[in-house]
Amino acid sequence: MLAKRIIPCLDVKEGRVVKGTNFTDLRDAGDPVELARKYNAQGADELVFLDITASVEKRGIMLEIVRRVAEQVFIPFTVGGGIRNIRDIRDLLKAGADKVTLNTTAVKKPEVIFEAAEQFGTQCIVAAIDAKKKENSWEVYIKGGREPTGIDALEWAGKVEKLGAGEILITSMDRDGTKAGYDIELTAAISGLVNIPVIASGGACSPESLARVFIHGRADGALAASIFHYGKYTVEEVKDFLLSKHIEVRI
Ligand code: 0VR
Repeated sequence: MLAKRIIPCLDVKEGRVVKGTNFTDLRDAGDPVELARKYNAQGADELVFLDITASVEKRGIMLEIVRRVAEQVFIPFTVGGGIRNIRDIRDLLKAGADKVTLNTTAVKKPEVIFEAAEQFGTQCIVAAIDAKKKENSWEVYIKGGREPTGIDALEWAGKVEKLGAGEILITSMDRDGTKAGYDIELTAAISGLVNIPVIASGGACSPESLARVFIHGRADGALAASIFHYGKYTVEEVKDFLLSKHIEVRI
């Protein structure tokens, strides 16, 4: 089994890291460059940077901050939020991102995933899916959780894999920032369906919650924001716990 990845996430708005609940009620959580440096030093496996309002504000990602964060991190660095086309992807990769993640554009113009995978390689194209429970299924949302699409999350996961995404970042909007634990059912359903790595996101509350999403949700990586930003746990503490449960992680 490949080592499970622990991935702190920087949700950035107007140059600051913010954190909310269910994609709203955003609170300040610090400076992106400082936090990136901290998580790099703590032994995070990767880092995700999301410009969470770029899509709604119809503007490109703040390349300058991406550049400054990339200078501080020596682990794979994924950037997303507001990517509109191949040129945006090229600019981000040039600014120091190792991978890019797309949600709104993937839904509106799926051919961008296909073309980007052809041009830059599947390994750097991450399909982000923001999903919200709807009776017995999950619906895909775009534009930072503002717009429902009527698309079924499981169906969409299969489709992005076929288009050439190298990885899926699945965020449970119901769990985001709630510290109620990951949506195991959603993660397990997606992991069981696709053959590419699945990163679970939304709801991390404790090292146990990460263990659960790895074991029962069959996630390859776990993304977490609140528990790390506000100092509840360090990446090392989480990894020590996982090792004690015989879950393989890189130290
Ligand atoms: P925790 O539940 O605190 O670990 O948060 C994990 C994850 O859900 C968030 O860091 C984040 O990626 C949620 N994303 C977005 C957003 C939050 C607010 C507004 C927009 C977005 O577009 O992804």
